[in-house]
Amino acid sequence: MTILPRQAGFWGIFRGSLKMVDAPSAEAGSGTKYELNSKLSQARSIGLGEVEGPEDVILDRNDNLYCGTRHGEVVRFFAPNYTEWEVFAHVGGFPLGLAFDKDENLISCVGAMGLYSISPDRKVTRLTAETRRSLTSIVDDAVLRDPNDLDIAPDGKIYFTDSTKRYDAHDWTLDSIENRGTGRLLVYNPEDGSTKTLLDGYHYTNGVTMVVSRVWWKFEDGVISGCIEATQPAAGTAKEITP
Ligand SMILES: [Ca+2]
Repeated sequence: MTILPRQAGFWGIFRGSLKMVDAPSAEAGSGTKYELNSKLSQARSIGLGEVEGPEDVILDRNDNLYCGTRHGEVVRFFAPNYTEWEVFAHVGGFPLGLAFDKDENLISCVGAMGLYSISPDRKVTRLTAETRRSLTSIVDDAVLRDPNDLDIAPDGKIYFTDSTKRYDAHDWTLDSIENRGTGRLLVYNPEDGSTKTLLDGYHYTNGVTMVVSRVWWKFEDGVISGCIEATQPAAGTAKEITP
């Protein structure tokens, strides 16, 4: 029996019925995209030992580099050397995914808090912290517990993931152990301030990226890795494209 990633729960794993694909070779010269090479041997670390827990990074138009920290800050490293840095804004929570909108506001998924915007003059604004509660839920599934990553569509709508409906961001490992699949993909519309759930029931939804030319979306099923191609996300349709 083949268990799709979205369906594979604890029992599926322990019964040994989860069908795993063969791992691609990492041997040098194997020709796979995972083959061993030394391209990163010359890479230089930025902020190593200085900032804790950077999850996402992004460059502004002046090539300055931004990241979040476990202490609730968004930090800016200055181009071109990235050795000097400052706290750009103190948000709280745990800023994770980052993206600039067309007005150069820095939008961030903040773990345990919601979706936030930081203006160029550093004003922090909460965009949303909840979506509509589903009719059949016993627990309150409206609150955003673990907003994780985002991308912004050309029309300004912000698509983002909320990794779990059951645990707060700092307890994300419990969600991984429980593995019930309560992650979702949501969209925030800045025109009317609404937040809607588009796709639901995935395992620890993590990264999300917009493929601009095709207006399709992909995001990870983070625990049992895979990718979802969310075609026509407004209609709530998706298909699994990798096991
Ligand atoms: Ca993430």
